[in-house]
Amino acid sequence: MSTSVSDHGSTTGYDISRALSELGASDDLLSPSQLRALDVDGFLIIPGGLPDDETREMARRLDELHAEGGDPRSSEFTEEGTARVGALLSKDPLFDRCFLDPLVLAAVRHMVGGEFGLSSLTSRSPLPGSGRQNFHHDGPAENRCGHAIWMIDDFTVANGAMRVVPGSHALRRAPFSEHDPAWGPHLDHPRQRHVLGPAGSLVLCYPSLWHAGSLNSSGGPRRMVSAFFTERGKYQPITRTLTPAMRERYTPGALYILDHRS
Ligand SMILES: O=C(O)CCC(=O)C(=O)O
Repeated sequence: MSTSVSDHGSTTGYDISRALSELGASDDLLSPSQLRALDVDGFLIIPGGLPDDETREMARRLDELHAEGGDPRSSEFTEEGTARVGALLSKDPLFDRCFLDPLVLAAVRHMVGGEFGLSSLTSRSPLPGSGRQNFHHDGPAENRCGHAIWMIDDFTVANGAMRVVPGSHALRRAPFSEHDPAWGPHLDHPRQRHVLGPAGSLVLCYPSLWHAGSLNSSGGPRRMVSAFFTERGKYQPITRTLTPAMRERYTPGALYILDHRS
């Protein structure tokens, strides 16, 4: 998905509509019934988004990158019992597709409703015997955000597929108070559902949806890549600087989505 262009780097005159049009993310990529399901349930699973060979290559690279470890830009993504890799943008162009896929961008446009940019591109895999989280939502409810999660392995109940509470995004509040002693990672929600699908599937979700990591009781990994978008300027506090080599590989439309600042 990464492309070279002769007119590197200039996003002058761009707005989100121009960037999305250049990247092929037209409004009609998702059907009215898919958009309705996304809006009502707060999430939508689309199988078959990534070809098998690409999914396998991403799995291999994620393991390699996790084993390398040690990138200070990833430090905010450490979590006991998981293999997390942060700052994927700067690590391998292989992952560019995870945020530039037209379906992802069209869905984020729908969720955010206006100007947006990529906030982070990261990966998480609950290790066997670990992975449960508290139900939570991502980001302050007043922010307009969109989240795309790529399943790099099959997501099953056994290997720790994410749990969600359908429809909870509409409440636009956290599932519990931080000081509530009754809530913890051990608890299930009475209306929770697991997000299941074959490797290569795409999960689109409103970040205000209540969700939680689950126990990986299988012997294998459950890797995913997460592309998190927010309204422009409300990004996670991580470096947004691109190296010259990274600038070279992106079209102006992609640089606009990255809200590139040199
Ligand atoms: O990996 C998962 O299943 C969910 C992860 C998650 O919600 C988080 O880390 O905020």
